Amino acid sequence: MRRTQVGIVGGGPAGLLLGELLAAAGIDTVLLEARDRAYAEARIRAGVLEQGSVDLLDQLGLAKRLHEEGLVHRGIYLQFNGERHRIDLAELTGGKTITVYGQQEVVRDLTAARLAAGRELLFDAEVLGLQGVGPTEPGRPTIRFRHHGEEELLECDLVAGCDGSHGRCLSAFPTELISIHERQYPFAWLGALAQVAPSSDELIYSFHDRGFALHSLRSPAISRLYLQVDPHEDLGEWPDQRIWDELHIRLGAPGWTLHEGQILDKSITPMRSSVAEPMRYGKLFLAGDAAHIVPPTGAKGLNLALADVRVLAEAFQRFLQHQDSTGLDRYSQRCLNRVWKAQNFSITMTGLLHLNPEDDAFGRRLQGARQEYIVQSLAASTALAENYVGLPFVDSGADVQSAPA
Ligand code: RFL
Ligand code: PHB
Repeated sequence: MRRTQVGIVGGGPAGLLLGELLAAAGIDTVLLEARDRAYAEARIRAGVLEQGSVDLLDQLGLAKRLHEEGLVHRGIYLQFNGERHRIDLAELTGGKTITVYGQQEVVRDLTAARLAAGRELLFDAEVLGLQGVGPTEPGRPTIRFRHHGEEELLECDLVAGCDGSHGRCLSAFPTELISIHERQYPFAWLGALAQVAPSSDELIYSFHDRGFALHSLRSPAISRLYLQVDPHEDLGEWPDQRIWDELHIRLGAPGWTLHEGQILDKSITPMRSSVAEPMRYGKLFLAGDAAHIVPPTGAKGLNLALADVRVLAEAFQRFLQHQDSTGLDRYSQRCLNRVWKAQNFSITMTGLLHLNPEDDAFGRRLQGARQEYIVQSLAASTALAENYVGLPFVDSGADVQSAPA
């Protein structure tokens, strides 16, 4: 039987960052990741980091490559039927920016830091179940996992469920003690990664009457592109040239050219919202996608995952080093305050920019009015900018403080 202070389930951004935050506080962790390292580091997901996420990685000394290779953006474009408007994020938020840096790069940096420091990170370690996490269960919880085909046990004081939207930890909650709030959307995103220099200096979020499109990027040589498609769409119906043709139509604007290149990867992701409340059951704490999913239009999922573990690391430290359980007791509510605001922003952005096949003419006119208002009103564009760069870490008027020394 292995033993540690905190058992971390899942080696995505949430689990890896939690491990680094706890290590900085002198707390021992074992991280269990179901997939192999190559797979975990190659998954193409998010691309936009809020200022607060960058600052957090900076504080840990983990942002060296991010600063060398990440692209700092001071604005984004919103486009409505061919008319492009710039939202000056920095000007509207007192100088805040976003950084474009692929999630897989964050995962690579955090994985490398953990392994270099000799902290335990087991790949091919799929968690099968949790025992003894309930609030009235005596003793220390154990995590049962399969490592390279052999079943093993990990005993710990606390468990962090950072195992994403298809993880096991959520199922350890008794169903009567958890509420899952969910929304489905009548569309999905087809994402394409292309070997071509970005055609725009900043992200373009475009509404078109054929559907939404997004021009994003990963590096000076790689573009990341998305198209709204039907949730039941077959990727086989989307040969590369069809993707480019549709992007030309939906992103097209006077005097602007979209450059084509080789498509390196393409996939379709259905869009949904989900929030699990509360995020704690006894000694088990959910973080990131394991607890909540937001539609990707607001670029919030990765940032929320990092924000959760910031709060969780502080709570764990107070408990393990100062026998103070107030942080554990407040964890769920503190995170959910932020989660629901991010959910609201992501849903607002999704509604603003997608063609809703279920909308009637009335709904479509309202959407047009919202689109006009957002670029005409300083108050509306400021609200968008403030949410996009990331809300400050505030709850009940108090900033998250570090645990007492
Ligand atoms: P992850 O990244 O899913 O990591 C969970 C890890 O847990 C492992 N796992 C297990 N390990 C052990 N035992 C088990 N039983 C396990 N079950 C699962 C998995 O293998 C995995 O390694 O969750 P985490 O850490 O919470 O991170 C969340 C983010 O990945 C997610 O929110 C973002 O990718 C969402 N997202 C975006 N977020 C942003 O902030 N900005 C963006 O620009 C952005 N764009 C996106 C996105 C997500 C997208 N997709 C594919 C859903 C764009 C897209 C298209
Ligand atoms: C991305 O670059 O993958 C990306 C950017 C902005 C979003 C979603 C995804 O809103």
